[in-house]
Amino acid sequence: MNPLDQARTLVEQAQRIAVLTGAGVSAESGIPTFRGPGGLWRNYRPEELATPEAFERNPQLVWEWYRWRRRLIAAAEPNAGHLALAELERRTPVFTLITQNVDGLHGRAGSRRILKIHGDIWLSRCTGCSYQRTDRATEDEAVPLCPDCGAMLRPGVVWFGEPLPRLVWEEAERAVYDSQLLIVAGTSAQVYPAAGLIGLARGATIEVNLDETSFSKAVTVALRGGCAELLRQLALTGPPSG
Ligand code: BV8
Ligand code: ZN
Repeated sequence: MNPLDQARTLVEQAQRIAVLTGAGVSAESGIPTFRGPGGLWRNYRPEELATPEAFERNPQLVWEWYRWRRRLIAAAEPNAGHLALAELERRTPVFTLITQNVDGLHGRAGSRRILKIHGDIWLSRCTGCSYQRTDRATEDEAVPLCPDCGAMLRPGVVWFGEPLPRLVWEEAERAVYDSQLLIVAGTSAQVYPAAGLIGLARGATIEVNLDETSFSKAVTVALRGGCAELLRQLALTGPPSG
């Protein structure tokens, strides 16, 4: 049986599915990935900008990067991969989508049970108190200040060196641990602890990626190709093709 039919059989049989997505799922919506070509911005690497130290040193520059990304995301549409995952959720009794992406495209595609383990780019939250708001501002302007306490607002994402939101993380671990099938799509599996979720899976695992990753040899089925088409194929119902 070819890998795609093998993967589709695993999806058909699973009652409890967990999915882990990374930037590769949004690539076909025109959002640059972190480590692929085009992921750079003004010759900075994300690891240099997505840190508390960078924000401390130059909040204006960090905000310019996030507003540039917000503009890109606002102009982007969910792709067939996002839509396929929303469709699969509707058909699976127990389904959890765990995403490292902060772009919100899974929600716009209709996914419901989403664990945003690296936060949400559309959230702005205060560095001095618990104030936070959904912020549609995409134009470059001064660093936004908190209306309650006057401190600087920051993007509501998890930066390198920062802990992941505890409750969301614990739910993600449990969803993977309880799953019969884990689908890992569009992630280079280099960022921890997110990548550590893959090793928690006790059932079958399917990887969807253009390239090899360090987990490709360990998964049950490695599907090599674009997330949009492969996830669409995985979500199709009915007998395996051919
Ligand atoms: C933590 C939100 C501890 C922000 C992100 C040294 C110093 C400091 C920290 C560390 C260190 N060494 C290790 C660490 C830990 C660090 C880490 O793992 N670093 C890596 C780089 C080695 N992790 C952390 O810092 C985490 N926190 O450890 O805290 C702690 C604990 C308690 C108390 C205090 C502290 C926090 C990590 C979260 C960072 N935030 N994002 C923002 O978005 O601006 S991470 C960022 O990378 C994104 O979330 C992104 O999703 C994530 C992972 O990248 P990918 O999604 O995998 O994207 P990538 O480009 O890498 O890969 C794309 C893949 O898709 C590729 O495989 C490609 O082949 C494929 N692809 C592309 N196109 C397609 C495709 N596949 C299919 N179809 C396509 N069309
Ligand atoms: Zn405040």
